[in-house]
Amino acid sequence: METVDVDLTAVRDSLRRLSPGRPWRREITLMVGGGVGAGKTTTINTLLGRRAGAVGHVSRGTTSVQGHLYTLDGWRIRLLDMPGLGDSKAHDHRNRPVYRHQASRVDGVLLIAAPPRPAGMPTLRVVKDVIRGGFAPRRIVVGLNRIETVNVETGEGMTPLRLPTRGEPDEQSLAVIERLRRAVARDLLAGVPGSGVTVAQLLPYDARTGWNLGRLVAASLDSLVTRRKR
Ligand SMILES: Nc1nc2c(ncn2[C@@H]2O[C@H](COP(=O)(O)OP(=O)(O)OP(=O)(O)O)[C@@H](O)[C@H]2O)c(=O)[nH]1
Ligand SMILES: [Mg+2]
Repeated sequence: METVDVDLTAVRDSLRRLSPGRPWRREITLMVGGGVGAGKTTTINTLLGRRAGAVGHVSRGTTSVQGHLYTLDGWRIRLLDMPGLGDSKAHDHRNRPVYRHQASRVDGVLLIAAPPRPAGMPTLRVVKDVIRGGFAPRRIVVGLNRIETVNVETGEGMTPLRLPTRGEPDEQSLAVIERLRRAVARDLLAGVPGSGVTVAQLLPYDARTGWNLGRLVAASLDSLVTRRKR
């Protein structure tokens, strides 16, 4: 697996905000959930810089909860790679209670969503189960992954959005990404009325190139501030 340099500046800033002195003694647990194939495992692998979990290219990748320990500056963050929802009734019947159970005990929830329907049924199910598990929906952080698969209408027809392999996308792409972000926020709120999900909870990123991945992890850590525990 190709390793990429993930910019960890924002992650370090968030960790310092959680505790300016020494790292927490206990592990921080983050659920990484979402629809099947959204890129949960790829996200974790890129962050860890190794193939920690099996990626599903044409079929299911993760079939049961896998915990992976991510360490940084003495901090220990347990990433729970969840099986994706939405590939079959039988699998969802088994996995939805797992989401509810994990939601009742994790520190943070990182929900990975991807086009063409980032706020489709699998994503909505995760939001609903996480709420049922007792996790406050306003604390969910949504990572919008695989945005390169979004088609952009240009004068010449439809072309997929291009992300550079390094650095920031150009202004035009950023404008498209921002529209996408707002549309997904609207759909999420409409799909789970009363959840209070806002656009500020959504962050576009790319699991393969690592673009914005540091900021996504940082946002997940910032969501913990409201319920500080050592
Ligand atoms: N282009 C692109 N492809 C991605 C990205 N993230 C994931 N993929 C691809 O999407 C497919 C599914 O990725 P996984 O990481 O297995 O997704 P998952 O959410 O863990 O899937 P399940 O465990 O089966 O629910 C793989 O073919 C990945 O290579 C991304 O950021 N960009
Ligand atoms: Mg997986």
